[in-house]
Amino acid sequence: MLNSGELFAQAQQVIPGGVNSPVRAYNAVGIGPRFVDSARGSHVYDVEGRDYIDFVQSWGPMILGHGYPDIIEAVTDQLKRGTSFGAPTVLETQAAQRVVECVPNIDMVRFVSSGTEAVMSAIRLARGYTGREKIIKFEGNYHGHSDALLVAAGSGLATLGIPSTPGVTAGAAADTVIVPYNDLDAVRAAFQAHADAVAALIVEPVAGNMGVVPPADGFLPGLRALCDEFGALLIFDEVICGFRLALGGAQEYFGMTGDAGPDLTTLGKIIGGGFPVGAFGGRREIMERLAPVGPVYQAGTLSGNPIAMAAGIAAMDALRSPGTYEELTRKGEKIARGLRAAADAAGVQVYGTQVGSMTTLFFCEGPVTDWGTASMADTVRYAAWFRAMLDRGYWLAPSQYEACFASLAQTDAELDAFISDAHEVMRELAAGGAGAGAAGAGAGV
Ligand code: KE4
Repeated sequence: MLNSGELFAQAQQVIPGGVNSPVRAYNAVGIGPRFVDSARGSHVYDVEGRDYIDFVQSWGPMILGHGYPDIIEAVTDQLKRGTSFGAPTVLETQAAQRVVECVPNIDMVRFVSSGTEAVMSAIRLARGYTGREKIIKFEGNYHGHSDALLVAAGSGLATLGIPSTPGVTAGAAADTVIVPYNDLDAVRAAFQAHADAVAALIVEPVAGNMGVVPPADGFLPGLRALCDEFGALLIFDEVICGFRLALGGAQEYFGMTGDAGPDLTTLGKIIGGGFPVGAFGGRREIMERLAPVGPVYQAGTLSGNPIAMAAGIAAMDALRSPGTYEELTRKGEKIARGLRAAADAAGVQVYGTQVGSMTTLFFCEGPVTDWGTASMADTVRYAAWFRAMLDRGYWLAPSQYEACFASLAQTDAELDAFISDAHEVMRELAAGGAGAGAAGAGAGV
């Protein structure tokens, strides 16, 4: 077997950047990516046979651990019955029933194949339902790569967005307004600047894509009140938070349900049990504007794929076990407490965040409340931390601006070892020596 560096070079010949999603290229951490050979439980194994404890969990989906028996069994059974029909199956109804039973503000749900597709569809539905065109989103929130959401903040507060990447047209960006996270005054100003033209406001109820940034007290209820005042829909993007923070996601975790909760919710990651699934759902009167019942068109060849539905049902059923989310939060608290203690003991300046099993260690003084403060983090020091912990067998996100997840598969002994090694690495960072796997030219090993 070739090593990761050789495989990376080979991949780069036929795949742009050698990866099918940019963050996997490890550009933010100064080394080439480790190629994964397999995973089981809380462990990921690279092609060189190295063993890592997994804190990325495929960016969230693998909350139960890799190779969860009930998921393997459900998928194996379905494989024998067929993999894709492009026709209704009872599995889709059963998966939809799970989502409706678990997520407080979803009465009806439509499955798609990614979080991007879920958000793109929810935005179109909100525009079709309200007859309005503007969208408000938050700086530092990521909602997938559909054009309307690859938008950077305009020149001034509450101004219309500008494309954040080539290929997105000014027209596509022109109906998106960017405001700072946790800033209700800026949201009000955006609504006032665009009066009755705002179809929806979309928010990560706990930000996970600028690192984990919790909503300030009153922020989420404030968004609900402003959407009510200005006649816009409130969309919770729970692609990360859904089935992560609670069975009912952030809306259950923060008590944002019923009239106090979102009108639409997007989901992904965990509900696919490791297979490509996204979903969007909400009030029946909104959802029934979707084709073929209503006029808002949305479709997908592999939407509700039987294999993915079988995996998702098994995952959602497993997460319904009593004590699941207390255990996830306990581990999240343990990770956050342990890493902060390691940094403090070594005199390394960090600001830690934790909500349930979502954590981030920012290498800055803090507090981190939005993108402006998150972007103050020392990403070079994060990269050194990442490389040193990778070399010790810990699979962390290769970016300061992602989450470090607790999972049901990690053991306390593994977390204790993680924290113990963190003390050693923090001492090395303080002495300027960590990250021995120093930044190389994408060596890959
Ligand atoms: P996907 O299209 O990647 O399935 O989902 C897009 C998406 C939507 N909403 C939220 C809140 C998300 O976090 C995401 C995707 N998350 C990133 C990592 N935080 C996916 C990793 C990647 O891009 O490779």
